[in-house]
Amino acid sequence: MTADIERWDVIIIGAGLSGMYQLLKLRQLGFKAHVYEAGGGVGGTWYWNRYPGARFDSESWTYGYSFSSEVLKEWNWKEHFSGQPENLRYCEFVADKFDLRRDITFNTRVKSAHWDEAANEWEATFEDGKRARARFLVTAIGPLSSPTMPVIPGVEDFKGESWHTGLWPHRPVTFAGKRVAVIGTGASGVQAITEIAKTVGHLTVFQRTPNWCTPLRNSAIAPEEMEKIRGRYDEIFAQCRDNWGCFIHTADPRHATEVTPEERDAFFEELYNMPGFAFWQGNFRDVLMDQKANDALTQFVIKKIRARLKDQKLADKLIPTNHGYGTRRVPLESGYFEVYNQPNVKLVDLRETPIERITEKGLKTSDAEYEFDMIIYATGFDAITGAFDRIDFRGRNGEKLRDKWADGPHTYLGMNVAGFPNMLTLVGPHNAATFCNLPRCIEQNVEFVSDLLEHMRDKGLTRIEATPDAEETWTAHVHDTASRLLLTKVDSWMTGVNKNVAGRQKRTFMAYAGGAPKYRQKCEEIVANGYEGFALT
Ligand code: N01
Repeated sequence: MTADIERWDVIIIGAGLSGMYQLLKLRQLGFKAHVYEAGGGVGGTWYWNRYPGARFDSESWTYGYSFSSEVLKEWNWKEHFSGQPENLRYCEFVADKFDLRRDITFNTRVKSAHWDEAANEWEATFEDGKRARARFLVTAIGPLSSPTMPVIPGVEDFKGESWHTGLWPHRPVTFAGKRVAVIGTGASGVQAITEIAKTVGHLTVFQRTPNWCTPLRNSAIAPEEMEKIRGRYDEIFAQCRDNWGCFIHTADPRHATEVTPEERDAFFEELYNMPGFAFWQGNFRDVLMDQKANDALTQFVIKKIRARLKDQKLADKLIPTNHGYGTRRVPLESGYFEVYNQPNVKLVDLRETPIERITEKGLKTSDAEYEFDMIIYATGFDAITGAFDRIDFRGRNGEKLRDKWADGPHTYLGMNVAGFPNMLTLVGPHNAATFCNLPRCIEQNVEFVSDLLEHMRDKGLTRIEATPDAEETWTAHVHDTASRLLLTKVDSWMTGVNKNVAGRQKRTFMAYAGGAPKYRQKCEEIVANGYEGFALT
């Protein structure tokens, strides 16, 4: 072992919202914790995803950290669904306030992390060859942080500007007078397309699978309104705490199938006119589980989409046909469908005319050749396990995490993996945090890990590892819980399908679908039972 290896009690990978809070908590508990971050600044998602139109689809005032009364007092949200520049400023504000940067090394990507059984510690190696060691390794690498380019021949050939939404440059990108292509119509594509259409010369959208998009209904927050929100923070966070995904929109206790069609449609209409995820999360309790209820909701949304489009043949292409409303992550939009009424916007349906290759000047589909000044890839991420796959994690006996998870993740609580001692995975697969209003679940995850490390220090324990039994039982429970949801019957990043990544063609459930309150309760029970399911030595 050489002297140039940095040594800490805890290595945290990633300075997004989870890494930042984890650092602060461990520092407050007296641990020597250090963060290594690939980017040049804090903020994670909000650091990388600078594409036009990027913004929250959780209400801003439900999204910010709740742990600090000072932050809640000092920070003012300006919009109900705040945009990326402001969200990044928020992360920077928190980093400044708690002087976090002194314990973060930026521009440092972790290449590998290996467990050293003899030393009972982890060794991380960075891309520049430097190394660090610590007893504990906490991954804070995010569920949507590994952007994927489409597997289309010629991607390298294009001579114009090209950007992935998740790796957007740090300088302004302009669209006026340009011929722009966007490939992909998920949540990122929908936000980017709507914003780009405001100034673009000509826009061509390449859509493989349409998504069910419903209005965001963003608005400004006046200072007086912000004061009122501040006065309600306790109530707001308590409401989020009790909610399945920690949003403020709670499912209606009624079934869609037990009310009259008129009552049902009136309720759909009311929710449709509300901001945020009200329509998705605050709907009748059976709409995401019962096919008949989901069909009724889907029919309602079809009418809404048709009413917004001048050309009904275009509507046919923009209306999803292979899944019902809400069974994939719903992109929230602010004028998305109206974009297609513009004369300078064209939709290409890739189900009819697939892309054959990217060329020097643009791209070629099965029936036409297009020239562009810019191609934007809104083609998504190798979700949830992708960020883990990009680091060579090796546990006991050199076992590779990548191999262990080859047929889908196996975890205990989505926090630890048998065979990988002292590695804690914030917002990891099988964790309720993955489908959550993220900071709400991040706080729970971070506090669980912090309490655990404090407990171990107090008891003189140096090693924790999930038992294979506990891992198997949790993994089976995760799959079992998910089986009731219609969303597990559809290909999407939520079911681990990414056609651009080898080995990601089969559906597997990646998150805990029992909801955040049940997950929290389970964690609390485990702690109360002396960290049941973990071997602590
Ligand atoms: O990624 P996606 P995203 N040829 O995977 C298409 C969060 N988020 O970045 O569906 C042609 O959803 C692909 O087509 P298909 C949010 O959780 C939050 O948009 O595979 N097309 C799809 O249309 C979200 O769900 C916010 O057939 C190709 C698109 O690319 C998650 O991030 C904002 C293709 C990818 O969609 C991911 O969203 C944005 C190919 N070869 C994102 N390959 C907030 O509001 C892929 N596609 C906070």
